[in-house]
Amino acid sequence: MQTLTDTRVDALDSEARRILRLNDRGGYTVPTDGLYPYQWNWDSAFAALGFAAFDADRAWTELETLMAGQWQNGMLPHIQFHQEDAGYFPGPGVWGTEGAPGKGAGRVASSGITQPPVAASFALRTYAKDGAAGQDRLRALFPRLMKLHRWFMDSRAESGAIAIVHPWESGRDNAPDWDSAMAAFEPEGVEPYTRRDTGHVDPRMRPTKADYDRYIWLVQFGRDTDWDDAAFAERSPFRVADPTMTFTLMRASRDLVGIARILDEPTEEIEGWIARLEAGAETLWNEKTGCYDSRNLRTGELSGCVSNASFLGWWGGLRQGQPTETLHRVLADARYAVPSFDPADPRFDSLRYWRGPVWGVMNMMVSTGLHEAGLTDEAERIRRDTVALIDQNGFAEYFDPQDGTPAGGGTFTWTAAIWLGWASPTAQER
Ligand code: 9WN
Repeated sequence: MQTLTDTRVDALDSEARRILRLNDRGGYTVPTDGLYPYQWNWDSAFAALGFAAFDADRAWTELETLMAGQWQNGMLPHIQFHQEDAGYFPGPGVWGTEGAPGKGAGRVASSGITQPPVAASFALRTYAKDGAAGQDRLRALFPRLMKLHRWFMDSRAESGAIAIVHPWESGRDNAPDWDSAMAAFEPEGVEPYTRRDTGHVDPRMRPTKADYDRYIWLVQFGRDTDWDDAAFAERSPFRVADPTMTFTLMRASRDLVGIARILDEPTEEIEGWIARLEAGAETLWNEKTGCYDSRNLRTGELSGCVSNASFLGWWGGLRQGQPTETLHRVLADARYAVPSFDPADPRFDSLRYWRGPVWGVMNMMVSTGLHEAGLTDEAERIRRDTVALIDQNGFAEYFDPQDGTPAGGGTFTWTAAIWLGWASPTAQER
């Protein structure tokens, strides 16, 4: 790869800042205009990482708006619908969370499911940029973060690893990880609906109709049970332990210990969660593929999937028994790292969303974890590939791992954010 000139780096830094401003809706950031017109949970936390590089005050505001949408029971919804927009389906009416006992009164309209909990990790990062001035803001966020992590451990951690109740929760919506659990139920009784995503983006880059029918069936299940955690645990056909959730929560819990220490708060409860998550991670290890996998909790079966989430153990803080060999094979098979699914697997699809394409946010977490663990060559390979993808193809939602084709939405918030907070040479200098 060619080294970027200072002028080119300046131009990319300034384009990334422009994208964050462009997608700023006043206190929260949308992932991209049109395709995703609301506040998404983990996108927003990543936006804080990007803002922290040049405007710490705005980074805190992003995290504050995000955490203000937390439900009374501790759950942090995957979408907050601040302003209704007909361009996205399913909107607030389909979710029907108003009046759900877990939600509580007076909160912003939202979905009824969550997403990978990266907020504590980027709150700690923001604090690192904004020491003294950030103390009060960090202190105000702390009880909400504790409540969020406690909710995960109470309602999703029965196997030690963290279970998802809907593929959208994982953030890796149509990953092959969920195929068998999704095929195990028929989406009977799904009300007629019109997709909006395929009006914005080429359908070849999006999930299929069979996926969407089941996504909506699961939303209707949640609505019919008034978004009750116990009903999901007892009766939903879909319950899969997910490496993304498990390792992001593990990392965020370690970062929460860091926050607790800064604030002089007790850490024992959080340390107990980390120990449970570490034991749970072992249940996700797949001997056959030599990496972390997802496990269908209804059947006990591992999915047999090598994905980009398979390499998040380092980000979670694990050091022993990590999937280095499998990582090396996948890195050798991909022109651009890290493909969201194993290129050697017949289910690989280079453009279809989470079945092949490269995602900058996953690269940031995998590479940072590798770097922290001393695997600096692998970490740097992933960062360089991310730089090349963005330099040559712009701040797209995701990229083809074979030729870099930009896919999904453009001017994407989290791609800009990981540029500013990690991939850019200026982020490395900082
Ligand atoms: C459903 C916003 C979100 C990301 C997810 C990504 C995609 C939504 C969708 O977009 O999911 O939540 O409608 O496709 O898969 O990771 O948070 O960028």
